[in-house]
Amino acid sequence: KERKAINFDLLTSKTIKSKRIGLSKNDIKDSFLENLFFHIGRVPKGATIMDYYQALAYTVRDRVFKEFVTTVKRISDEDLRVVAYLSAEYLPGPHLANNLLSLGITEQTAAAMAELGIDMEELILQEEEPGLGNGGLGRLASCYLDSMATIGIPSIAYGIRYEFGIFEQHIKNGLQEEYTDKWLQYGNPWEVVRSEIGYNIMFGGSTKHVTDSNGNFTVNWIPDSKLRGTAYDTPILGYKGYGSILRLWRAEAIDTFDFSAYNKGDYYKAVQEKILSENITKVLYPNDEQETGKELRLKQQYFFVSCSLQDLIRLHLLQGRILDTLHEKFAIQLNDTHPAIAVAELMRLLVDDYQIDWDKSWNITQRCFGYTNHTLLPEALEKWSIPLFRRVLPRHLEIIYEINHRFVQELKYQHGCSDEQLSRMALIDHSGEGSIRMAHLATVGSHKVNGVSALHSELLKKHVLYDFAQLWPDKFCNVTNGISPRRFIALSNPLLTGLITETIGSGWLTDLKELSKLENMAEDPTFQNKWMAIKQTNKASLSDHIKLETGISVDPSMMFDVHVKRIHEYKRQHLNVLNILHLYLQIKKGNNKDMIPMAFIFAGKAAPGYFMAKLIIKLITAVGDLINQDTEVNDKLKVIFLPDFSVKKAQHIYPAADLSEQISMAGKEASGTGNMKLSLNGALTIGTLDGANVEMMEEIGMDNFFLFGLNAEEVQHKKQGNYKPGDHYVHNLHLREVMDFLISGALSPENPKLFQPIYEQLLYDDPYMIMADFESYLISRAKVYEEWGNQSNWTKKSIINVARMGKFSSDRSIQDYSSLIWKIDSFQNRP
Ligand code: B1H
Repeated sequence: KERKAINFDLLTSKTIKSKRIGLSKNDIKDSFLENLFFHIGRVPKGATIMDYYQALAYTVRDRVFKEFVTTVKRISDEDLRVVAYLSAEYLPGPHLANNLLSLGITEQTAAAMAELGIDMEELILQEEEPGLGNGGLGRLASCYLDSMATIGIPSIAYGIRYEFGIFEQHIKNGLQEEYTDKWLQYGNPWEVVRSEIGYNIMFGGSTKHVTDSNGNFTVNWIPDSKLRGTAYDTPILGYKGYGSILRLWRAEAIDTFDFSAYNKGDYYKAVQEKILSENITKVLYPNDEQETGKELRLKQQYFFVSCSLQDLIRLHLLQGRILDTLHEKFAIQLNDTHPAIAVAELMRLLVDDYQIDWDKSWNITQRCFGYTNHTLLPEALEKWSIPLFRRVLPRHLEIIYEINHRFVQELKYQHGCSDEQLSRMALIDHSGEGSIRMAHLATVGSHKVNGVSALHSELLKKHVLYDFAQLWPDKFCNVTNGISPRRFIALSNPLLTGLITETIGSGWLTDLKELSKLENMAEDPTFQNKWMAIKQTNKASLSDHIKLETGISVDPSMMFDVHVKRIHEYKRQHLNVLNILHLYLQIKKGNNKDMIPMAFIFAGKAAPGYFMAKLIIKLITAVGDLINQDTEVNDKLKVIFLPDFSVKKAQHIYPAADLSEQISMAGKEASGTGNMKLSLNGALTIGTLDGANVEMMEEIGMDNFFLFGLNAEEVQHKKQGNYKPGDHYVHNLHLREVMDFLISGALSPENPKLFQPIYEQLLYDDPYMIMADFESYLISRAKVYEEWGNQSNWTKKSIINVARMGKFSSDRSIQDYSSLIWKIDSFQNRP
């Protein structure tokens, strides 16, 4: 039985508004000592640095909870509509510094710690970040939480509490090695386990269709296993704003012990069930594409979706409402198709568990969901084989067949679609053993579908979801991605933040368009000098870090050319490498005496099973080994691969970048967000017309952006034609030289054929048009060198880049979602 009402007054009473949540230096100091003693069981004398970190984390968490509780009260009092964000991935980054910033207590906390002889910065570095995502998609979800809480969009975010997040990347002999990420090994002070909030989740078995004595038809699902999902809550605080919650589900056995097996003396069988249950949330799949045929992955998806929907229904009913109005209370956003099974699960809950008729249930379902697509890559579009699906979710398969049947009927009889169209659009792909197209399920089951950049949304309508866009043009829209200016400049780049705030005030942190006021300063020599000095300091700091991590010295006066993101062929890190080899060969020939000294900085993880991506890492490190030790070139070139890219590392790298590499083959990168983070920190971009680069260039202006390469249409056209990468090899001398060098053995004397797979792919297949874009890349780079030659001019462009980044705040993205899709007003817009 649920409690009917929660007594919020108790929670916000005077007793709690005591020094326990006070924001003054002394209150913080007192709370810290109290937490150290009562929570950690230590006195300062015996405490370790980790104890201090934890005590400070609890101190800050109390204050964050206070904001959260206040926001929840407001949502409840005013009966507000709430966003439920469903995502299999989140990458929040370290919480401590961000929460200090959001609370506005960074200074007094540092002072409180200093009075105790503790360096707060050192404590901040203790935190293990939750690596619960692969890259852009997970980080985007976290930026959106930050923005929803900042603007005041009532929200709850649901996901999976992976025990092991994205693997730790070590580089040995230039090769990636993966180690488990034990982010929970010292506990997690930011989360609170809600043992009482848990739901039973069923898998497998069969279904029974029964008609009772009253003639009512029902379906019983008789599963062959059950487990329980328990809620773990992490409070999220917006910048000087509101509270939200990240609710992650952990899988547990329903009965920790199978007593009958235990009584028979089979202890191992008794604990087996527990172990198997917990497996569901053990580990994040480290692939940034769909895992084909992995039963556990499907179980993860269903597990967290079912827990989340059951939780929403509980919250809804708790307020005394009926399920007919679920869609009025909640806007449920599907972050890609990973939670798309939610469409079938909500239908099951409404139809089977709550006996609401199909049509009404379908109406509620469609009005609840919105679906965000994040990829056009065919290999990343989720499909589940029907035999696997039947084994894991037999009832859902029936429901999907029924949705499909009704949809196909509608297409046929209401829209007169041809058989060909029907088979293209159906939820079921009948080829082979048959599979379920999750993007189709999500599209049919949602009232809105959006892409993540203008180009991507157009391509979505033109290709992947063409028929659907023809059928329902109003269903489709675009919401261009954005990034949190709090995390990616205020936290990452305090010096630049200080200069900007000193110049235009602090409004820009919540209204990024205000950065445009910096344009006036772009040509001011004093301002330029301050700007340059800050970049220099940030570069020196990264250079120290590089030295520490890799042993390689990088002169901070070099141009820092930065290429950081997942390693993927479509992102074309190897195009960058070909250029580096070209520069190397020029120096060796004595052709480049007045060349600009450059440090090429790479970072990013490769999926453990992705052979080519791992070979590209090896290539980067091999080129680094060759160049960094060669005294003939190493004052002009350095090549660094920084291992184990993470949110924390990213925050260190972005502020130090001069040039940002956004060189994916046009039409492949749905949006990109690293492009925005680097530009916001004053890097100029060299890039293709792909993803959000297109809109960035529109904002920043052609003159302040280094564009090159084929556009998406030209790529398409070339692919349909008779593309011969070898022609470029024949006609471009520079390309021929570097390609020949690649397999000369100079890069891998111990194994001269090591890079043959890259060489052959480029020469004979080149699916990512590297050969076609090489020349154009070099021409564009020549402009980079020219502009760099005039530092005042470069700095002017850097300032303009930042000044014109206003559009790319995740606050703007969330405002777009709110008005186009969710129809939710922010607290800010309410009286
Ligand atoms: C993006 C993914 C993704 N798109 C499957 N798709 C995954 C697909 O584990 N999986 O199965 C994980 C991730 N990630 C990225 O989303 C796009 O490539 C970026 O261009 C985009 O900026 C980002 C956020 O929209």
